[in-house]
Parts: sequence; C-alpha cells; structure tokens
Amino acid sequence: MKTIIQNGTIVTATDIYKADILIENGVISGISSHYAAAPDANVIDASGQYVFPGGIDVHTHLAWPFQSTGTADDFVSGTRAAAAGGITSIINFTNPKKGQTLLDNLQEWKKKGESSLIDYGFHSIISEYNDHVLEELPILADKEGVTSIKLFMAYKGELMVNDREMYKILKKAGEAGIITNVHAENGDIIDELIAESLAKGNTEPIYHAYTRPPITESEATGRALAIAEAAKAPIYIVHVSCADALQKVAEAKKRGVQVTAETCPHYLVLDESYLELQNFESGKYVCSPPLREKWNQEHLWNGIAAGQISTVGSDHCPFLFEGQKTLGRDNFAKIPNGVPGLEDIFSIVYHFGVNEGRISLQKFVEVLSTGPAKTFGLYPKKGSIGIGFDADLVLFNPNVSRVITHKKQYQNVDYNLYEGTEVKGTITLVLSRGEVIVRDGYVIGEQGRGKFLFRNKVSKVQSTVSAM
Ligand code: DUC
Ligand code: ZN
Ligand code: ZN
Ligand code: ZN
Repeated sequence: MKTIIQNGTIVTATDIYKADILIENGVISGISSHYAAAPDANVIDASGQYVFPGGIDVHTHLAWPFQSTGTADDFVSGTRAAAAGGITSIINFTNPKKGQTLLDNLQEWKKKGESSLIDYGFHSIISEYNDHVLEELPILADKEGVTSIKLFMAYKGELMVNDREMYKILKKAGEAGIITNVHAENGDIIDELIAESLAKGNTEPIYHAYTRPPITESEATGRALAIAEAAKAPIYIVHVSCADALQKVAEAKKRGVQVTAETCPHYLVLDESYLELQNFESGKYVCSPPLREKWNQEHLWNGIAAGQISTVGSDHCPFLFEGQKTLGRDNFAKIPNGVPGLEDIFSIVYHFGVNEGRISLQKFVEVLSTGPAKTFGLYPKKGSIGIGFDADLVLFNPNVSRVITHKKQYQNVDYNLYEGTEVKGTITLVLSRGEVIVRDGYVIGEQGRGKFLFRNKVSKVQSTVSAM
C-alpha cells in the first residue's frame, strides 16, 4: 500500500515548500508538486498544514532507577506520550548496575525497549570506571550500533565519575566513533552547598536552586570541554540551562572543540520563581540543573538562533507529585530530580519559539529533528523529509490552539509543568515509518511496533549550524 500526503507545506531545516509526498514501504519514495490519488494509495489531505519530520528526543529517562526511586513512565506510557506529542524516535539512557558489563546491561534495556510504540535507541551510562569498560566501547559501537555514552560530573556515589576517568573514557569513545553526553555540574561543590544549607535549616525547594548556582554548571561545562579537547573527542553537553554555561560552549567552539550543545524546553520557558510556589507546588519543578533566573532564557533562545545550541531535548525524567516528589516535602535534597516534558516539547518549542518570533520554522525543525539525527548517527535515515528517509512525519495545523493539561496527557504523571498554558498549533496526525500512529490527539499505533535504532558511528560531529 502506498500513502500520498497531498497539499501540505513541507518544512525541513533548510526549506519550506508546498509539495506532495509519496510513501512506499515506510520510506519516502517521492516528493512532487502533485501525485494524483490512485486506487492502491491511501490519500491524506494536509491542506493548510505543515508537514514536519518527526521529532527526535535524544534525552529521555524512561524506566529509569534514580535517587532511591524510579521514573513514572516506562516504555509503554512513555512512548505513547512521545507519539502523541509528535516524537517518532527517542534515545533513552540506560542505567548500569554495579559490577555489570555495559553489554549485559544493554541487553536488559533492549528487552525493556521491546514494548515501544516508536523507534528507540540507547545512550549507555558509565558510572563505574574500569578497564573492561574501555574494551567494551568499540564493541558497543560496531556490534550494537550504540554510538553514544553518558557521563555524570555530579551525583557522587550514584553516577559521578572523576576527571581522569572522564578523560580516559572520552578518548577511547572518540576513537571508537562514539559521542559522549556529559551532565556538567560540579557534584562536590553542590554536595557541600547542600550540607551547608541543611545545617542552617534551609530546607525549602528554592534552596535546590541556591545550592546548584550557575557557577557550578559553568565550571563543570568548561572543565568537560577542556577534557574533551585534551582527549580529542566529540562531546555533547546535555541540558545547558544558563548563559554562563552557554558562554563556555561558545568559547570551546571557537577553539575548535567538537562540541554539540542541548537545552531543554523548561529552561527556555520556566524560571527559578517556580521553586517558590506555595504548598510544595514548587516540588514539581525540581530538576537539575535547576530552573534559572528569567534573563537566561533570552540567551538560550539566541543560542539556538545562532547555532551555538543544536538540539532541544526534553530531559523527560518524570516523578509523580503524590508519593515521589512529596518525599522531599521537608527537605529539598530528598525531592527526586527531574521533570516530565516529552509529550509537550514539540508544542512548547513551536509556540514559544516559532509563534512568538524567537526562531524560524526551519530552526524549529533543526533543533527537534535534524540536529539530533545528525549528532547521534541517525542521519540520513531520520531527521528530514527527503527521498530515502523514513516516513516519520508530523502534520501540524498552525491555526488551531490547545490548552495543555495533565488531564489530557498520555505521560504517566499527575501534573504538567505547563498546566493551563494555551499553545497555538495542534498536531493532527503522526506517521512512523509510513504508519499512522496518532490521529487527532489519539494514539492508535500498537505497542511493540517500535524498532531498535542501530546507529552510525560519530567520527566527526557534523555541524548543524545555520543562520536563523
Ligand atoms: N537531572 C534531572 O533533573 N533528572 C535526571 C538526572 C538529571 O541530571
Ligand atoms: Zn497535489
Ligand atoms: Zn543530567
Ligand atoms: Zn537527563
């Protein structure tokens, strides 16, 4: 069966044009000014709508054990939420058990991934350095198509690695064609600031922000970039939240460091004042790095427009308010760090970015699809609309508004960060490899249809920089 999408406005990272799309066997087989309806074709009318490449969210924590609890979405609820929100591929973090090899750990995560509705890959987290880890890296890339790993510079005792370990891992990863994600916060200073704060009886959620000030992020960002430079390896800085850290990225790019930077919707739209909401509503907004003073947002948007930031990832790390976030009612340090966001990333970036004039339509596609695909070895299979690409497509009506509410979400959380926010633009149809998986807000695709993404090696980070 063929599918023809007629009369839509196709948007890629470089172009906007009206054309019809022909899909055969899940792949885009033609783009033309017109394809006539045929008896053997399923025809979709996209008049008045944008046709975007499916979103690629490279920062998700589905089914993730963390801080003595675990995230509220698994691969069933999480990938349904993703699909509903226009995301057709995710790359999720693994979480290794102490003493387990990366390869054994990956097999466990691939099993979990089998219930996915959309296509999925993994970044292998390395939290325990040993020589075996180094030996496994080339196998991970060559045999498993896992071409990215993740290191943490915070969460000592649970995830943190030291500088020497980082250097050795980055160096070997770079040689193996693997890009290293880095969570850049100075864990030692933060642990001391938390201890000082609690000793003074400062236990409210706002102290989460005060004990993780921008200097702890910018210092670690600068250090991570220096380590990557010394190791001559590509590096991906996850969740850049503030102007000072972004400045470190800009300086490193100037020196020729192979760095790609990501920010998240919550840093673009929400600010530190949410951590002062009454009745512990503030607990809902605790994530790391923390929400920042509002003036940082303009720097992040400008960073996207100028190409310093190449991707927006959700950092979807959902915890229930009742029973999980409330663990820290009397002590901010016990609030699990993380916020939900996968279902709304597309809407939020479109509304506050494109609608409000901060970025172009092409830039929107670049940071949500093309940039992530190029950075993580999925391009040119995913990440654009062109002949030979998977038919992962989002039909979007820019003239219909919707109000975001947790009452109408697929993600398994009892709240939404953007509750009550009206966003202009609504997803009407989502296709994954040519199959309609979401129609008018309803997920109709079957669980388990998602495929594991065997990714290309990342020998050199391809620049996704372009003007606004
Ligand atoms: N930050 C979060 O908010 N959650 C997961 C881990 C992290 O780094
Ligand atoms: Zn036509
Ligand atoms: Zn992180
Ligand atoms: Zn994260």
